[in-house]
Amino acid sequence: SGKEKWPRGEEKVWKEGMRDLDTDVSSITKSFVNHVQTSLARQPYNLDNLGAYQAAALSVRDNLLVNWNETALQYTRKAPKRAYYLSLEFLMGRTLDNALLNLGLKEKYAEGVKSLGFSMEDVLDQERDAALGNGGLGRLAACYLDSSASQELPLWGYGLRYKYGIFQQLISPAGDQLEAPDPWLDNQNPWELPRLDVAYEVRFYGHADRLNDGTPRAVWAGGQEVLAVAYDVMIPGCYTKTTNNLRLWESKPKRGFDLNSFNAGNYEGAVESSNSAAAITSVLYPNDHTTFGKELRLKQQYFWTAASLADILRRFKNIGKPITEFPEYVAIQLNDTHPTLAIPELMRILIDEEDQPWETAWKIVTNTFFYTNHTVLPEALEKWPVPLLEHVLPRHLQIIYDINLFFLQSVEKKFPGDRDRLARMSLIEEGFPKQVRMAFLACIGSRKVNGVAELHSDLVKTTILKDFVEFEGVSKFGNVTNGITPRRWLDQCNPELSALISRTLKVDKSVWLKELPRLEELLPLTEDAAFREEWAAIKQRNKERLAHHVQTTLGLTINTKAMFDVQIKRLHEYKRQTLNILGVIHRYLTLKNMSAEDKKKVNPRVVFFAGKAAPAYYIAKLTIRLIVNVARIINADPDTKDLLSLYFLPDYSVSLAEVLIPASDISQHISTAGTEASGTSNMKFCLNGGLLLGTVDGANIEIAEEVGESNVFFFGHLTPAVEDLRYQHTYHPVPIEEKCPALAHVLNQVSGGLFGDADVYEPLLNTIRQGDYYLLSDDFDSYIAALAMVDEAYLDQTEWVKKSIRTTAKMGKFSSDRAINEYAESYWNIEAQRIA
Ligand code: F58
Repeated sequence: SGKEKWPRGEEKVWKEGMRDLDTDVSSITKSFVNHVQTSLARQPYNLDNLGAYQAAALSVRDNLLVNWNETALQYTRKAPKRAYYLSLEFLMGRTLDNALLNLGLKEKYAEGVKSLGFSMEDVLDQERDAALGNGGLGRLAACYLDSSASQELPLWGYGLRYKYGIFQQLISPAGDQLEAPDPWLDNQNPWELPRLDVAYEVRFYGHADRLNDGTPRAVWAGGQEVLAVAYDVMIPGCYTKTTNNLRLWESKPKRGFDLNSFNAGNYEGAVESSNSAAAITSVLYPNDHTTFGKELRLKQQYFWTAASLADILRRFKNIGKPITEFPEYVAIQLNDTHPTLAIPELMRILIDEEDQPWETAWKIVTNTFFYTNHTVLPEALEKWPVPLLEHVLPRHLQIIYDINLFFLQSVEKKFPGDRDRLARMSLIEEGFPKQVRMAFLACIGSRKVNGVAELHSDLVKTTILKDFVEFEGVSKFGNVTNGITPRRWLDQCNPELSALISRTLKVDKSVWLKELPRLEELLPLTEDAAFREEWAAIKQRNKERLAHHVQTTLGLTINTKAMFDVQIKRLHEYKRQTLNILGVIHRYLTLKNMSAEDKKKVNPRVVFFAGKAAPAYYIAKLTIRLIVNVARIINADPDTKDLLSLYFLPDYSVSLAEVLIPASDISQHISTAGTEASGTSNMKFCLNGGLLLGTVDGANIEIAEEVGESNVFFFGHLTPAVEDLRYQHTYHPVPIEEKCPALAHVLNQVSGGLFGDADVYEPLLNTIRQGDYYLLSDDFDSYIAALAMVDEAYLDQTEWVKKSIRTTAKMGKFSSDRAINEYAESYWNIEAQRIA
């Protein structure tokens, strides 16, 4: 009768056959050699580093699988409430090193691999990054997976298995960004388990006909059906058996190809539908903070939410509870508005397939979903054209219209006759075409809404969702300040610092890495000269490690005696890399005019940039070009090159960040106030003892609250001033020459061709001369003053190192463990499960 006994046959025989965890070097080498021989079908004598990486990965994977199976089994048996993190992006980076550290097996594997003739470092270096994300939002999702497993929380991620991740960035000799595809799966991916048995059909197009039988039901039929196939990625917790799952969907044609066309000799036609099915998960959209409006993007979003919901629902049904109890077993987190179609999709399932009344369905939905907003930039708020939705998802559009109707009726009841309010709050924005406002849909369809840092969460409540706060009450709107995992962003990327901390605290890292506020115990050591020396020596070796990396990959020699000043993030006008490069030019011009005597007092500085620009973002690409060409000139200028040099490191990635971050003395987080929702790299730098130069924005504010304002370098106008300043720019513009002569001088040098291409940069410079939406001319003078304060502070190395230690010591709050526990307790209501 369907249900079979487990295990089949004799339990004893099964148990004897089960693989144990590797705990000693000899079982590790044995499993490594076995994989070389069988899984890889290779001979020991010609095994290269890539083969060694693959064998090591397969062997580690076996260990993860033991824990992963046990975790899944216990979740199934105990049926606790589970949380699901729906994110279109998971920026995982490399896995092997992280898995070894979380398992506590790194030393033993290193020893085993060495005895077989390989170096662990070379082996680790073979792995390609899993780069299924653009930036902060995708990396946050990866940190949250690490933390949920480490905190033993029953959480799964759901995303898409893009065949191509974020593009590879090449920089032409002229300084132009070129994009190349990222075929990250070409060498096989040992970290994924194809689950060809876990597959769902997903429909697009067709027609939706209401039954009009007194129920809200409709039938959606016709159109195209594609298959979603699951690939599972194991997510090991740190020093725990808990190993969670990230399920990524791949699209496939429902049938291989169309036999009728094939038989009629129409071979292209025969594979057309199979190509269009495969296209859905072929590539990650590389845009950042702009909307797409593209049919394929909409299909990605629906394909992923439909498959994920079907999977979640099937798992819930196995528990055997009535559907009305769904929210007691399931919490679904919407990472930004990208998965918002899950709201009408769950309504569709409950109404059309489960035959639930509208009110019951809506109650289930609004108790299941939670929505995190990651930006208040207007151009980044998702809207889908009504005609496109009607074409691709006709039933969902009907449901959205119904949700809107009931919603506006309740608004009208609370604010009778307030027509402006109804227009402002409608899910449908009037216009040609009409558009569905996804943030509003996510908001009203969710139990709670949150921003990602205090300032940002306040801005969400007072700007984009103000009307909704007035209508639904403020308690629905909260804040969860972002966090980062200290496993990857300290233990893995900065092993020497991690070891120093363990030695000093006299606590094993398995403890403090999961109780990060314990770093505070470092504070008294600021007064210990020997400790400071060790601290500084580690920073110095990390700088040399970075210099070595740049030497071997780019052939450039870097002055490791200089201060390392780093800005690494997506290129965007609001993040103001332009302010930084104009500041560099200002410094260069100042140095050029200095006497030899004065130059002796100047501390040398090396400025690093890295980051990708969206392929169609012209101004961001021009900024890269300017940086590269300024570097070309100043790095070759004998007058100044010992005191100032500049590098744009191509193809920024998680792995490159792991080398750059521990090497930084100062990092820049200089967005226009109120524009950067949180930022997370700011936390990573500070955790590694780098000081912060930034604006009063996002999580910079909370970092300063923790480490103390005297340990950060703040500058620039505050958020409340921004609106007024923009108004001034528009209605009472003052020429830059008058307002900020220092900036005008720098702009004129660029226009004058000091860095070549006199005309090329005009469109970029004009964004500042005209309108200056991101307020560079308002903040330039205070920025230059802040840079001078950094110089000044760096001269007193003792005090600088104290600031560095204090900074690390006070970063406990920014562990993603703290953040994930806030979600678990105050949002999802899920509990830790000990896996025995
Ligand atoms: C980022 N958003 C925020 N979006 O900009 C950053 O301040 C914050 O720290 C981070 O989220 C985590 O909360 C972000 O990275 C994207 O990359 C989207 C990708 C898809 C299209 C829209 C932007």
